Amino acid sequence: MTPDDPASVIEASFSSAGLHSFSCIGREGLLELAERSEPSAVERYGLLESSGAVVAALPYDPRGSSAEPPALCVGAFAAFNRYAALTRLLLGAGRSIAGAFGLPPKGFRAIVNSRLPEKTLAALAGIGFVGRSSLLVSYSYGPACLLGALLLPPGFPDVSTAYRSVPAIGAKGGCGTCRACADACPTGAIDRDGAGVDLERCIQHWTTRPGVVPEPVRSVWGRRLYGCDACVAACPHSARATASPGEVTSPAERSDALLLPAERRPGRFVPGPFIESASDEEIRAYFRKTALGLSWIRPEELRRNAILAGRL
Ligand code: B12
Ligand code: SF4
Ligand code: SF4
Repeated sequence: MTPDDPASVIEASFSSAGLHSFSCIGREGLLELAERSEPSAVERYGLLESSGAVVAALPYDPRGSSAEPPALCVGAFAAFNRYAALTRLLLGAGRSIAGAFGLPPKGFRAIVNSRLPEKTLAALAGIGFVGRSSLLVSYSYGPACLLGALLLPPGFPDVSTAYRSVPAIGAKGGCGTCRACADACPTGAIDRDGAGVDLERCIQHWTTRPGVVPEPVRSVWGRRLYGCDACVAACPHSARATASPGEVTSPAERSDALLLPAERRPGRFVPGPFIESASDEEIRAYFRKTALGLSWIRPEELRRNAILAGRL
């Protein structure tokens, strides 16, 4: 492995970080992404200066989303702080690549839950296709994965031809006649003919949106506090994240093993009565440094969700 062979360096660095599903995109691909992104986000992440990116998928197990009262359920993707973990793993891979090339590590930037359209980035990189659920159905784990990318610094060798072994499938093309996500969606938010997701009817959209939750969404709210796993869990391709043919553990289990103890909060279930009666500051403190601690997830809406679940 020498810096003359960037593909091997990237492969070794991502594999040793525990990221086994990744795909490279070159400068041309990033220019296409820039055209599909908000100009302020393009500038913020230095997209036009980057020489490429490595997109990675971090699998999780989307099953087991029902909670018994008085517990409330947190969506599988957010039960652990996988965003923080993925950022940490990407930056670790970046440090390793930087070391091999004698470059400063700060030139490698991680983008996870950023202001760039990450599903579009992942589709352009060829790691999967955008499915009927509007999620990125990765070839490795179906939609049961979070997405992130490591931006490569200016001057880094061209990676556009590396890891392009998976075929690029056009919009919706990969779903064929399957409608499982649309059938499983409790509110019918997913269009059966592939026209996308009606956000006004999406439960997850309403978990953070202020105001009165509309009746068609409210009536099927269940014990949810944040997150709705139904469309991810229903996708037949998600089974790849949880299957372990010939192996002791599944990809989702192995990816969970990469998480630090501090990243394993708040867990799938949280105490409903506490959230219902807690102050804003108490709710903020409870979810600090978790995937529910993001600035745009307000205590008001989490309390409203808990009260709504408690009344059903
Ligand atoms: C806002 C947001 C939401 C909103 C709106 C989602 C929506 N469907 O529009 C809400 C709150 C509803 C939501 C819900 C969920 N989200 Co969300 N969300 C985001 C966020 C922050 C931005 C997405 C966005 O609006 N982008 C702007 C629009 C314009 O772009 P877009 O959504 O990417 O859509 C474009 C592509 O689909 C593209 N496209 C379509 N077909 C094709 C084909 C090709 C070839 C190409 C190149 C492009 C392309 O065209 C669209 C328009 O430009 C992203 C993180 C990010 N920065 O991308 C996470 C993200 C999409 N969410 C994620 C997750 C996990 C979820 C949930 C599963 C969480 C849950 N369990 O409750 C649900 C799923 C609901 C659903 N069926 O979509 C993951 C999805 C991972 C994956 N495998 O796809 C992301 C990527 C976060 C991450 N870093 O992992 N989310
Ligand atoms: S997150 Fe839930 S409500 Fe939203 S589209 Fe998926 S299944 Fe439907
Ligand atoms: S459940 Fe079926 S239709 Fe929905 S994204 Fe997965 S493959 Fe496509």
